[in-house]
Parts: sequence; C-alpha cells; structure tokens
Amino acid sequence: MPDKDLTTLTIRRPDDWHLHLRDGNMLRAVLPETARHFGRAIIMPNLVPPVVTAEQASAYRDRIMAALPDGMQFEPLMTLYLTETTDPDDVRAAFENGIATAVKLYPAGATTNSASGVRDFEKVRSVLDTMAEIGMPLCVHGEVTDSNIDIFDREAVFIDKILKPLRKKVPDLKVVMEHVTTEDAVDYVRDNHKNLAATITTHHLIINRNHILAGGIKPHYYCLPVAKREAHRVALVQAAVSGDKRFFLGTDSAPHIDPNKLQTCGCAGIFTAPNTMSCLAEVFEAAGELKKLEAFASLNGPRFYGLPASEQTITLRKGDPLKYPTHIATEDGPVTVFDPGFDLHWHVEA
Ligand code: OTD
Ligand code: ZN
Ligand code: ZN
Repeated sequence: MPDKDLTTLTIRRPDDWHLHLRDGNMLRAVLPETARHFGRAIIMPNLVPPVVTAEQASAYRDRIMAALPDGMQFEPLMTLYLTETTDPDDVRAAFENGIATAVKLYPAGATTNSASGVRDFEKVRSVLDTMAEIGMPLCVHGEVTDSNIDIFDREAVFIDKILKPLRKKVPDLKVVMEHVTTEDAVDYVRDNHKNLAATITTHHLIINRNHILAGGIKPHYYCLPVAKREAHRVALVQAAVSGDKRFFLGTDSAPHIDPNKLQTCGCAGIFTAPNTMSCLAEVFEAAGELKKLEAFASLNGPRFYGLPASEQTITLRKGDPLKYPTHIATEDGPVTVFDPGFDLHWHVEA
C-alpha cells in the first residue's frame, strides 16, 4: 500500500537518543510522558551539579527508576558529563559495568547548565582515547561558544574548527552529533561514514527561525541550537525520512517551567515528550515516507549504539485531531507542551 493510504502503522517501540529528564519534581512529572511511548532513552547529564562520575550516574539512574510509575517499563541509558578533570579509569569502569552508555561533550557555555564543559580539548584527550579503545560513544553538543561567531553559524563553525580536527586525532571514537540543525551538519554526517551519526529532534523537523521570531517572539520555540532558516529544516527532514542509518531520533525534550521560559532572559528548551510520536508521524506522512519512521525512531539508534532493537511494538492509528494538553502540571509549576502549529492525527497505542 502506498504510504499516503496508510491509516495504521505498527513499529518497534521507539527509543529517544537524547532526553532531559531533570530531577525531583520535574523528573516525576515528565518521566511518564516519555515512558508511555519510548522503551529507552539516552539521559542527558546536565543537572546542577552535573552528572560527572560513575557514582553520580548510578545514583541518578536509581532516582529515575524510583520515579517511574508502577506498571511502566523504561530503561534509562546514562551519560557522563565530560569535564577537563574527568578520570579515564572512571569512564572505563562506568562503561564496562553497564552504568553509563555514552559520554557527553558540552563546549563550556554552549547551552543550559554547560558551564563545567570543555574549554581545552587537549585536556580530555586521554578520556577520548580510552573511549575509542572500549567503543564508548561521545555525544556532542556541536556549537562553538565564541561570542564573535553568529549564533546561527555556531554549528557549521563547530564542524570545521572542532569536530573535524577531533575526529582526525581520534578516528576510532564513535561520535554522535546531537540535535543537528543545519544542512552543513547533514552533509558532513552523510559524507563521513565511519563512526559518525547524528540525532535530529522533533521540533527541528517542524519549526524554522520564523516560528520563533516572525509575528512576535515565541519563547516556547526557543531552544539551542536555535532553529535555522527553512532550507536547513528541509535538509533535516530529508535526512530523517531517508532511512539512512546514520540519522536517528533524539528529541532533546527539555522541560522548563513556564515562569523560567517567559521572562526577560528566558531559558532554552522545548518540551516535546508528550506528542513527539504523533508529530513525527505527521512529518513522515507529509514527506510520503511513513514507513521510514521505524528506521528513524526505532532501528537506526540501537544499531549505532550496538544494542538490540526493541522486541515490543507500538501502533499509530490515524483519526480525528488528537487532543493533548497545552501544559503538564509539575509541583514546581506548569510546563508547556510543544505546539507543532498543525493538527496531529496520529494516535499512539503503546
Ligand atoms: N537545548 N535546552 C536544554 C538543552 C538542549 O542543547 C541541548 O541539548 C536544556 O534545557 O537542558 C536546549 O535548548
Ligand atoms: Zn545540546
Ligand atoms: Zn539536550
């Protein structure tokens, strides 16, 4: 059946290869939103203070599992926040003992809670060499932080100035370029087969910079990396729906309570966990590639990480416009759910 005539789609249970769950009240509120549809997620370590050591990752994992409602299944895949003082032996032990799945590189100051990130890449060289040796992936927030570089150019400059030299020095290191937002990044990943993949978020497949800035400023569309012009969004969609194994879903769902978004200097982050699968189905359907959704959301990620695809399935069924809340409540305040700007017709039966 041609994709355009499909009204139901059953796919392996998806995984989210880039997720912010936070801690405490926020964790309790947002975790079910992901666990409802997703089997596993790569958990970002940018708490305050960050999750740096194996011991901290293990404790955070325990807090996540304690926050999981009875009857729900979910496997958090933990990451370690790379700092200039990270101990390679601790990283090795965390990986070999199954405590951590990946290490996260934030250039210092690149995004929310990234002040402890890396300034001098030579200082983390021994950690990267260890990771290459044991096959542990490095997840990269790929933006330079130099205030002289235009914010819309920071990803493209990062590829040339940081990522290319780094991958030359440590060619055996598996690298995930996270939340790519540009055609430059898509081209780079596509042209460099070995040990390189990219995640793409739900929102970057849907919004461009006009959504943030035209007709009034929209804080709920503000995230980092910031959405780029439409041609870049189109390149991201083409990569996502292509079935190319190097591209997979990392929602970067990043909840903030509304008071922290809606202020003079509002936080970056878009909360897409509740409606991500319905949004993605619309994007893939519009591209005439609904059947490729499984590769993007459920197959390519585990393949890159060397994990089995899920044995479970979810079914997406097309129907009347989906009703979903504009906000979810947390004990700290409301969190606005991503508004794609169009009706969602795909209902998820998990
Ligand atoms: N981007 N917000 C956050 C993280 C991401 O770069 C990211 O991964 C966050 O709030 O933690 C955001 O806009
Ligand atoms: Zn990031
Ligand atoms: Zn993120």
